[in-house]
Amino acid sequence: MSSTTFPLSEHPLLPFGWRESVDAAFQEIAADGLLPGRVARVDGLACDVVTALPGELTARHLRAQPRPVHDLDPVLRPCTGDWVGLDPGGGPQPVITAALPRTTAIVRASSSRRSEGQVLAANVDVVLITVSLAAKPDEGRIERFLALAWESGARPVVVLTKADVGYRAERVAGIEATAPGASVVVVSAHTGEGLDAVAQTLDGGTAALIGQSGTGKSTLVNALAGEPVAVVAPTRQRDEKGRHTTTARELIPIPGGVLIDTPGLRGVALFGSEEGVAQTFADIEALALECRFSDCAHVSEPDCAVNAAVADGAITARRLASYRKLIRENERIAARTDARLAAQRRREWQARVREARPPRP
Ligand SMILES: Nc1nc2c(ncn2[C@@H]2O[C@H](COP(=O)(O)OP(=O)(O)O)[C@@H](O)[C@H]2O)c(=O)[nH]1
Ligand SMILES: [Mg+2]
Ligand SMILES: [Zn+2]
Repeated sequence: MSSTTFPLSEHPLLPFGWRESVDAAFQEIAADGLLPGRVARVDGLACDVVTALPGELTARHLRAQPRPVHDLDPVLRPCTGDWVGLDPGGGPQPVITAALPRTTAIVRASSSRRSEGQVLAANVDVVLITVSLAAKPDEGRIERFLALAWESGARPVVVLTKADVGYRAERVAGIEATAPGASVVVVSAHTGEGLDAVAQTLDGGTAALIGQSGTGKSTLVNALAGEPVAVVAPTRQRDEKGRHTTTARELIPIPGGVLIDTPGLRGVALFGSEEGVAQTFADIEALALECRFSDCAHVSEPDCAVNAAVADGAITARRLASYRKLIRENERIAARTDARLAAQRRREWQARVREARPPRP
C-alpha cells in the first residue's frame, strides 16, 4: 500500500495531519513499497504509529537501509509527530525504515545528559505553552519555553489556563509583555472560555502542548477533543538512570487540527537556541541596535539603549537578566561539539524541507 492509494481528500490519516506537502513527500518513499504513518508515541525502541490501516501499529525503529535516517544521535530517533515509512513485511513487527525530513522540531537538552538533545515533538505548526493563572507566573520560565518554541520553527502561543480561578488583568498584561510576537490566549477548561480561540490558532495544523506539569495540558486536550481521550494513561518507562517515570505522549485528532500532549516538564534546558532566544527577546534585540557600541553588553557602556529602557521602565531588570542568562546558557552549549552538530543537522533538515517543498501554484 502506498500513499497514492488514496486521493488526498479521502486519506485515512487526514485527522492526524496528512496534507498535500506530506502526501508529496511520501510519493518518493512510496516507490520503495513503504507504508506511510505518523508516530503517535515513543516508548524506548518501540513506536506506536498510526497508518492507513485501522488501529495503531507498534513498530520498531533501527538504523536502517535504504535511508539511514536514525543513527545513534537521540535527536534523530523517531519522535511523536514524525512522518515515517514502515516496512510492513520485514518480520513479526513492522520496522520504521524511513522518515520524512522534519519541518519543525522542539528540542531540549536531555534532562539527565545535558550533552544530548531530546526531541519533544516534530512537525508541529504551533507550540501551545501552558501557564496557570492560578499561581504567580514565573516569567523566566515562560521566556525559556518561548525560546524553545521559537527555535523549533513553529508559532508559539501562550495559553493562560484556569482563568476561572486565577484571572487577574495585571497578570495577563505582565505575561503579554514577556511574549512579544506571540499570541496570548486566556482559557478555562472548566467554563469553556477561550477554547475556540485556542482551536483557531491551530488553523488545521498540529499543535504540541508544553508546560509545567499541573498547568492543565491534559484537561485542555480533553476539552478541545470534546471527549475524555485517554491522554493521561501514562506508560511506565525507565529513564536513563533506570528509575521509573511516567511519560506519555500522544497524537490526538481534534476538530480543526491535531494535538500532541507532552509529559509535564519540570524544567527545560535549552539545547542550542540562539535564534529562539533572539526571537523571545525581540524587544531587547531591537533596542540593542540603538546602542552606541555594536558589541554593547548592556552593562555600563555609555549611550546604551537597553539600559536606558530599563531605567525608564520599558524593560524590566528581571527580563534583561533573563536574556543574559539564556545567552550564557547557549554559549556554554555551543562550546560542546555534539550540540553544535545537532543544531547543524537541524538546519540541514530544514533546508532540505524548504527545497523539497513544491512551488505554490
Ligand atoms: N479550576 C480549574 N482547574 C483546572 C483547569 N484545567 C485543569 N485544572 C486542574 O489542574 C490540575 C492539573 O491538570 P492536568 O490537565 O492534569 O495538567 P497537566 O499536568 O498539565 O496535564 C487538575 O486537577 C485539573 O482538574 C481549569 O480550567 N480550571
Ligand atoms: Mg498531563
Ligand atoms: Zn547596550
